[in-house]
Amino acid sequence: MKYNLTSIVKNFKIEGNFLDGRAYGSGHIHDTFLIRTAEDTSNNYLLQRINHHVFRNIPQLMRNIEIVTKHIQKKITKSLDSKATMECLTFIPTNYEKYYYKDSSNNYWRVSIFIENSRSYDIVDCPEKAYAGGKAFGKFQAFLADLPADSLYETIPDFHNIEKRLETFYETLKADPLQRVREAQREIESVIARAEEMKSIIRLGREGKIPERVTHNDTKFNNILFDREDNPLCVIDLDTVMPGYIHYDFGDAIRTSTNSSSEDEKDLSKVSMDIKLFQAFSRGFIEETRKFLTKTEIAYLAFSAKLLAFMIGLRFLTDFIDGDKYYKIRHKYHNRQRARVQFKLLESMDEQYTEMQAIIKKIAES
Ligand code: ADP
Ligand code: GN1
Ligand code: MG
Repeated sequence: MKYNLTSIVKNFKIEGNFLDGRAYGSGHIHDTFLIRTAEDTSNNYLLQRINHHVFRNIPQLMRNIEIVTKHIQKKITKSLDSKATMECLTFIPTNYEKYYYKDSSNNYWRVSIFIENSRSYDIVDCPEKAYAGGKAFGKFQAFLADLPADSLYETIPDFHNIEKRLETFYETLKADPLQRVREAQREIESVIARAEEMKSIIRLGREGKIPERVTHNDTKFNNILFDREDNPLCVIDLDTVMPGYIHYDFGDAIRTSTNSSSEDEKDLSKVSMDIKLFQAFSRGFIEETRKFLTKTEIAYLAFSAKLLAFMIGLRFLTDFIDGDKYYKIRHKYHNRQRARVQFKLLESMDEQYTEMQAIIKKIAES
């Protein structure tokens, strides 16, 4: 799809003049463009066409992001750190004082300052990076620990509600719109076998045994921007920052930062959880969050890695059976492939589970 990027950008209060724009990044949800300005002294910008099928209420979505970024920026400014502007995303208002612009074809757009000289990693290749990532997501949590969870909207209702995800899965199996159920028998069986075990976090929450917090809910490792020396700069992709449990953030980060393969690896023999990366990420994360995490929250961190591998695998599988309506895909079996990777990763976590628990216990007690 071709968009007139110049005329879209004109609606935002950016500094400098539009030079050019091109597609950017590898996200699964939005259409992202890098907008360069003509002047060396002006920022460049990141323009996104927000996926409004996934996010149904854009004003609420952008209001959440405004609350969260302003909360973090206030704290960073206080710390007088010279890199402050890089440590948190900055969104640019439109000429009509909103943080989104709706064009005549009902597309929603937003603009943030482009963080220069940054990069993200789909695969983590050393414990140092995993540790830095743990620090980054842990710090993000710490910044928001004093923001009441109910000050934010739920941008995607029941996003991490595993019971609802399972219900949707069973309904999709029944409907089987493209007769793909027969092409995913083994994966379906592995979901059914583990469904009950995966409900423990949501039950703890319901029983009031773990607190609801402001969580990021999409802590894929590539949602951290690093600088050229591999120091973490900034946590991005704030669309799903909303009430949740700490386990959703820790688990999603572990499933992505410890997987020795990519999220859509074809050769499943390459998929496994690297325990050294698990140890390093956990150390970074717990160092930043130990002040406020409860004993019960810590006790379930290792389990949360399994939950998130299961949940994301389940979502990929459901989307495959449903005809690939949610995730961007590059070939017919892409979502099934992604699901297989998550289920293989889950097996690898099972094999190392005792060690994972011992690592968390040791870090928490040190
Ligand atoms: P999606 O939800 O589709 O994954 P993201 O918000 O994560 O979209 O953005 C897609 C990609 O764009 C990211 O993976 C990252 O590489 C890049 N990106 C996002 N925001 C910025 C920014 N402010 N500065 C530099 N790069 C960014
Ligand atoms: C999506 O937006 P992105 O690409 O960082 C998805 C996550 C999944 C992830 C799997 C809003 O993340 O929940 O874990 O893909 N985001 C949304 O790669 O559904
Ligand atoms: Mg992303």
